[in-house]
Amino acid sequence: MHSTILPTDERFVQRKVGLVTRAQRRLARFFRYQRSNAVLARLLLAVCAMATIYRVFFFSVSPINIDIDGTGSFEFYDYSKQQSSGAGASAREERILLCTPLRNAEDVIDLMFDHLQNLTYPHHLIDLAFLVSDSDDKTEELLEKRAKLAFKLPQEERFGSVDIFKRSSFGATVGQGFDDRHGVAVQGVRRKLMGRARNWLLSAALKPHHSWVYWRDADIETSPKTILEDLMAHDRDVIVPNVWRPLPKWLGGQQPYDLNSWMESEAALELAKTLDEDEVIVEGYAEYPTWRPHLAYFRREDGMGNINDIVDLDGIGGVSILAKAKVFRAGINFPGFAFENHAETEGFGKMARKQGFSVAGLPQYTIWHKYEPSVDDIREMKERERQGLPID
Ligand SMILES: Nc1nc2c(ncn2[C@@H]2O[C@H](COP(=O)(O)OP(=O)(O)OP(=O)(O)O)[C@@H](O)[C@H]2O)c(=O)[nH]1
Ligand SMILES: *[C@@H]1O[C@H](CO)[C@@H](O)[C@H](O)[C@H]1NC(C)=O
Ligand SMILES: [Mg+2]
Repeated sequence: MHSTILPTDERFVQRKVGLVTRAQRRLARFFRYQRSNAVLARLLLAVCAMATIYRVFFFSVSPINIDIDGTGSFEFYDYSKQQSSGAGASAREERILLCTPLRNAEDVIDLMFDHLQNLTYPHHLIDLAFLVSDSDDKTEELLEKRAKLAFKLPQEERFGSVDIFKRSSFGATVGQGFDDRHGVAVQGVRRKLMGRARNWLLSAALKPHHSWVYWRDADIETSPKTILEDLMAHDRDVIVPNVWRPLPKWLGGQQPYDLNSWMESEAALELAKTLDEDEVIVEGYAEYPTWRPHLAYFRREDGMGNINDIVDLDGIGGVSILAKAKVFRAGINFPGFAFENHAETEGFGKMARKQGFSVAGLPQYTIWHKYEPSVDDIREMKERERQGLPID
């Protein structure tokens, strides 16, 4: 049985005991009982101090934790040396918080975890945080099972920590089926809701030692194993890859998917002037003719473009976002209301730009969203089957 207070399972939470605290305690004991070995003890102390300095001051932020007689603790964090650097982040032990919101995602939990397990960035530097909300399927159960299995893996494959948060009051009224999610009328409501869910997850999970935050949707089919290093290498404050989806051959084989990554246009700014303050522009729908250049359409369909191509963006999609933690620490978030007529990730992109952060996208570096047939696709597929036409 679960208690209502998280974490639900103590074994689940990997507590990291600070090097300083443990070593200090041991050395204090050593000093007390081994006075005759004072020289050796001092030598050890010096080595330990150097290791501490190396770790605390040259790498990411770690607390200097002093337990005051077991009655309480005092933690001191030094941010003056914290970095979110481009190449070489793992050598500097920069830690990443990887956030994934989940709703009725039982079909993709295993796929998602396989992807995470395949990431080449050192796993002990990745902390996973999941938010399960408004789900009435086996999402929570399966997620917990996979997370526990992950702790049984060899040390080098284990993640730094795994946190699962459950909340059920974002008031989702929109279904999670493909057609439910894609009608234009529900988009504004849905995006504001998702914004709140993302902010909630981030504020619960972001710790002082995180240098980066990576947002990753559960429903990704194909993604490079080196995506974290690849995105970091560009050294932008916020960066997204291109997101397409595979299609059955009879539907063209492939298609741009995420239209939420775009550059602002004059037409859209004019359109915004005619809208109610609370209205959310929904990109990619005829109802909102924005004429914005979309990141998705910059990609060469033959896949032969230069994967290092990079463009500045204003709005971004949420399928896969790498951001420096300082962006969130500066107060930029996923608006759960209309900010310049955008919510959630598109609002996040706009807000980050407004505060002077760099926001970019990679047109030729592509990840693939899972293909889910729409009601129309299924109908057509049945028709093709009836006519004896191929349906793959
Ligand atoms: N916690 C939480 N997660 C959600 C909710 N709605 C969707 N998600 C998750 O958020 C991620 C993105 O949701 P999707 O429904 O795939 O939306 P999307 O990819 O932005 O857009 P489409 O795929 O185009 O609908 C997935 O991992 C979902 O499981 C919600 O209300 N609460
Ligand atoms: C993980 O890596 C293995 C080995 O390269 C590969 O076979 C598998 O398809 C990968 N999993 C995912 C989900 O990409
Ligand atoms: Mg999706």
